[in-house]
Amino acid sequence: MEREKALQLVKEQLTEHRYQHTIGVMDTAILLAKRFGADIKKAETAAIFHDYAKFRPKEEMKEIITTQGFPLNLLEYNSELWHAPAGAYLVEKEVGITDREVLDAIRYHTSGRVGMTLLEKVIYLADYMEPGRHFPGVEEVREIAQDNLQRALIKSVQNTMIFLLKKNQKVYPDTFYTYNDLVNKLED
Ligand code: DGI
Ligand code: FE
Ligand code: FE
Repeated sequence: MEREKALQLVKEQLTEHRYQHTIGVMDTAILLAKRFGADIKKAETAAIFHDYAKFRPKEEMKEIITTQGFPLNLLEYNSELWHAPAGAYLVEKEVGITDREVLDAIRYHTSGRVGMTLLEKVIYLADYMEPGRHFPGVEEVREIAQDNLQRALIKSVQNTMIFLLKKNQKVYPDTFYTYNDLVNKLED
């Protein structure tokens, strides 16, 4: 799909702030895809649609997770996690995107997963470090991402877990499994 058409479709789904975030993720994802050899067009499409379901009612997202074969344990954790699988489903159903790699990059953009693909890593990291993000430690992640995708990703998952733990929030098990898997595959 053409970039302008995709942006127009997603703009209708988002607030202005979230739309600006989406543009930041798109630019960053393209940059990272070029740097680390991912498919640039797929990175652009996944980035544009990654937060497509962000403002859907919780009940709708819950219904999608329950009826469309997503892991039911998602419902026991922070509802912030739900827009990722719900987004993958809705982007296929409403926008007509069928590319499995793109849909999986959307599906796993919040929790990650064991065995993340290059495209999934690019989208996760772009979402974390786009220029509009101001998390503690994000500047360090941007530095590491200059030449090491894997290490930058590990740092961003670490920072997210630390953020959740400090707020006394639960951490979704897949987030931990993602972290462990990335560390296992780190070669020094
Ligand atoms: O949708 P965005 O705000 O752009 O970013 P995102 O899709 O990465 O959502 C992140 C939010 O999800 C963040 O506020 C933390 C929250 N969250 C809650 N539980 C978990 C979680 N994030 C991860 N990675 N793992 C969790 O277990
Ligand atoms: Fe998101
Ligand atoms: Fe996002």
